[in-house]
Amino acid sequence: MKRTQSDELFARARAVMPGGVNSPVRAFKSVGGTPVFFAGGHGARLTDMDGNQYIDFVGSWGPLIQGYNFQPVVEAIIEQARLATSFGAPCLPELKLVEEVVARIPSIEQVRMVNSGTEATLSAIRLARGFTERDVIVKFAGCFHGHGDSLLAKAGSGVLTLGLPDSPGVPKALAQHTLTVPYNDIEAVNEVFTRMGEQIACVIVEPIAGNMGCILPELGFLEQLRKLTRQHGSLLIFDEVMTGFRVARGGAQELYGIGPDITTFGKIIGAGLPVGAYGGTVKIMSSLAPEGPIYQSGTLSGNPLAMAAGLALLNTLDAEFYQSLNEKTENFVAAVRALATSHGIDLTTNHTCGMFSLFFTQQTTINNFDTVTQCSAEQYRHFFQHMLDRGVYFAPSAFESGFINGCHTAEDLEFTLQAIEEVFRTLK
Ligand code: KE4
Repeated sequence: MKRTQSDELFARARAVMPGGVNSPVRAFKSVGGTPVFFAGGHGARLTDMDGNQYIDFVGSWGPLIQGYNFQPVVEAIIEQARLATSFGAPCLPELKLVEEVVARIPSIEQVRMVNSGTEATLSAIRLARGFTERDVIVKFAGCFHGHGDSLLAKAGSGVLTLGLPDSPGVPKALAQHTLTVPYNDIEAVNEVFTRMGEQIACVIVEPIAGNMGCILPELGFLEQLRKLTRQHGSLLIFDEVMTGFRVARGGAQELYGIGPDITTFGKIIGAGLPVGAYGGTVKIMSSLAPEGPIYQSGTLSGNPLAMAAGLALLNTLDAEFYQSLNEKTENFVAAVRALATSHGIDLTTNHTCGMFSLFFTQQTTINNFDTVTQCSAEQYRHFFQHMLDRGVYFAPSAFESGFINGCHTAEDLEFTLQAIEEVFRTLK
């Protein structure tokens, strides 16, 4: 498949943008080759600048759960754009979207809108630290919460040793307050709380991890986090930037029946426009300025254009939608597994409603970052490139999740499975 325009445009982009992109994962570093410049899309199909068509399983990394050129969202944006794109003042669209989030999620009484998932998580961390008057936070290896300084920290030599910066520019003095433990490792969490519980402001977790591939919480993991944080006066933050309104009408917390103290959102809540949000009880959220002393602000927070888009999308995501999406995901992943078995490909899959990952490995269980790193990145690279050339666009990284969306038709999935079978034949 020729992508001359993408090649030429990427060369131009590299001259004026670091790495030619506005976010690192888009640069195809881990899969090789030149990133595709897309021109537009409709439903589950993207068209690149050379006119090539692709069935898309990235969906802008999750927001486009109803696909491209989805009319209810397009019309809401056009209608609002004619009135105003932003006021920097209260407006009805922000109030309506917040009321919709509160109505869907029992653990949330109040919401603060921001402009990205990163802004939501870094604000939630500051809120938890200010509310508890503690500095230490706990996160999990392989979970990604955006690029806030406190969250770009990695484990020290042991789970109880002080965190280390995971990027230049993050002060050591800050990183040391971040403890990183293995996902699904209840014993490690017990040990951290036994030794430091009274110093811990919060635990932040992707209730279903999506940033090391799709990894599901094992039985009792989330429940133990809820129990320990409550026992020690720490706050539990569910980072639902990816799972929020993706895996269920009320997010992962609805699936697992666990109410965190703070929830963060992004992606779907903005329908592809820049929106993040965080919410919790009045008791916690009222600590935020102007009501309380904990400061956070944003010129474009709650802007009517993004709010109108987000609400228009959420209004189409009812219980029936998720039931159908879950069935579609299950059937698709089962079909891929059957193809791998019939072609002797070592493949393990994880999935939940609307999200899945294909791990090229002989391991039968992929449940944390260590098991993910033992999967074959080379086979994923081969798979990605050969699927791309067959007109199917998967995530350009083995450490991301794939997304099945409402817009994927039976024909789209049948075409994809045929392409996968051809590629599996070349993989052995
Ligand atoms: P943003 O700042 O990218 O809107 O959100 C950060 C974030 C926070 N929490 C979770 C669970 C997330 O998945 C993300 C962002 N996800 C990545 C890819 N999985 C965004 C893609 C990118 O980095 O370009």
